[in-house]
Amino acid sequence: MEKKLMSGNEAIAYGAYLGRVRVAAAYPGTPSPEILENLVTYPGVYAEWAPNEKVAVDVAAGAAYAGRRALAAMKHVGLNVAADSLFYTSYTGMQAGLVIITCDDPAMHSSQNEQDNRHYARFAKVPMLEPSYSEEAKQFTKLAFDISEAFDTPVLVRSTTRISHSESIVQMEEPPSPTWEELPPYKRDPVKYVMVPANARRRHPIIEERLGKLAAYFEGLDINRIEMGDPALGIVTSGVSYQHAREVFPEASFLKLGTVWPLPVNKIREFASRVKRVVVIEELDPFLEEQLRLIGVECTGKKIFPILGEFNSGLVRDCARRGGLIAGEAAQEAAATAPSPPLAAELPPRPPMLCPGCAHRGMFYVLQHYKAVVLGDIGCYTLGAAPPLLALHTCGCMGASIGVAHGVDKAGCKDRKVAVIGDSTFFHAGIPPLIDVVYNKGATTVIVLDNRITAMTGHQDHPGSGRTLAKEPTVDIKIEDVARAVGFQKVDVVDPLDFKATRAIVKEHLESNEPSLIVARHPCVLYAREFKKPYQIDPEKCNDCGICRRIGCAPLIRADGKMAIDQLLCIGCGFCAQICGRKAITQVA
Ligand SMILES: Cc1ncc(C[n+]2csc(CCOP(=O)(O)OP(=O)(O)O)c2C)c(N)n1
Repeated sequence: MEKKLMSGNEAIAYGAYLGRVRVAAAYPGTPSPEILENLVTYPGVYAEWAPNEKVAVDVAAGAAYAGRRALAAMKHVGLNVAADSLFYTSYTGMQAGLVIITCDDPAMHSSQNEQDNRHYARFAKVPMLEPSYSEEAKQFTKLAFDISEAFDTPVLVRSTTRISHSESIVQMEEPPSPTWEELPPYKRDPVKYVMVPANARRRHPIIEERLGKLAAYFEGLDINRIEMGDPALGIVTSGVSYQHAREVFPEASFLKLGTVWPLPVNKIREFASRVKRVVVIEELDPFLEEQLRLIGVECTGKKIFPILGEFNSGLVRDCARRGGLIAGEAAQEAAATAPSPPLAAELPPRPPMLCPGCAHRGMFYVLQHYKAVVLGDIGCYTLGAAPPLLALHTCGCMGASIGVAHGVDKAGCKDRKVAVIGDSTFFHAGIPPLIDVVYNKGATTVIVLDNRITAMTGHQDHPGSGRTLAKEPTVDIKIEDVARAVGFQKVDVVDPLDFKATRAIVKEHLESNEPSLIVARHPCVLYAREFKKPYQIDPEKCNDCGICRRIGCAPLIRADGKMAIDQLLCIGCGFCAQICGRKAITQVA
């Protein structure tokens, strides 16, 4: 069979396919979306975007209860949303394999926090596998289904940004049959599946016993392997840290853990007894280090390697040198090969900004003019918080804007409260707080920035986009209909690139005292590829007032001491022309 270059996410999808997954559900979140985008292309696999991660795990759990192998995938914070479901599935177990992929994001390349989801495995008492490169991502995902069925447990597979997005070689295998096996009759077993206290109490000891059995099984599993080298230094590691550590310490002995929970305690002790000094190299929290200490293995870890951010081989080498792990000749050699300076030092800073022509900008420009408290949310539109727009005052996690606005309202703040939320975020977690506002007689104005797609994570469909993950047409749930259905009386739809109309509607809503909702609808320019002729500035008419600069659109530049429009960047949305009082901006003929 041939070999192929695959990213970790492609390999996870391929491994799930080889593992005969039948049903998969996910909510996109960097660095995870490509898993489902790939999985949906395989024959014999049903895959869907769920409105959020909890729903994704519930859908996968249902399929696994019914007897089909199932998978749910998400980014690290997605597991916070799905945690309730992770915990009940840990108790119930299932009929067919259930695998949950968590893609963590050390260094927060695209996340609101840095969180180490290995803790979830321990917390929810389920096993976790952690691949170090694409071939393992394939193998471990496939294996996870077998483990899930053998031990009646959901299995977590943890990736990180570097594993998910780097490509390495994967061995292709015989494809499984695309034909779905006949489903066994649905097993009605309330004592196992109805988690009322009496039944859950019976399940808890079974879960504790299961962990013991898993630990014993992991002792003999070859994905936890000892690679003996120089016994002077023994490195315990897993995931991407294994690759960095291998590069920096080619001679050392390694215990490479493929299962990070439960830990193969005997194997760890055996390894420790065969080396002089144990060092743990792991990104983020001292998860392995603390466990090693608990079982009485003396080791060093976070004293040398940072708890913050992402590792690379240069950083591991630097820390190792400072921590005295590279000594004598090796230190001189390492010193001679000075670490490459961090890339960031060589590049000019490029703060993220809204794309040229992004319709979100229109609403933020209008909002700037009001003394409202603007509670933000997560998506491309979070960039409205950046200068020069400076239009958002908070941003916590997906769906938080509306509830936070309602809290500010109930606290008695006199300013008008405005929650700004994206369309995908609205369907993800915006509906329950919307209900809270009307139910509890709040007076928040909710503005849904509806660009018809989940733009931030790479244009995934959602319940309001009219298409499924497989790109089939489906019901297009209208946000304004949802708002009216839950009791909002004042609901309007506006195109945020129509400056005058947007200004009028926002003014009207902010002056009212009732809960209200505006859908600011304009398709994402990058997705709709809505590129028109660019605009230009007439230097004779321009008086350099600077108003156009306040929208923070990249094509608006200064050239030869005057305002100008970069013709290559401008996509012709025309918003700047609408706000120019001197009519100095016109479209190129
Ligand atoms: C719990 C959780 N899941 C996923 C993400 C990743 N994520 C951040 S914003 C976002 C949705 C953005 O789409 P939308 O609300 O439509 O706004 P847009 O980017 O299109 O402006 C997603 C999926 C996250 N931050 N948190």
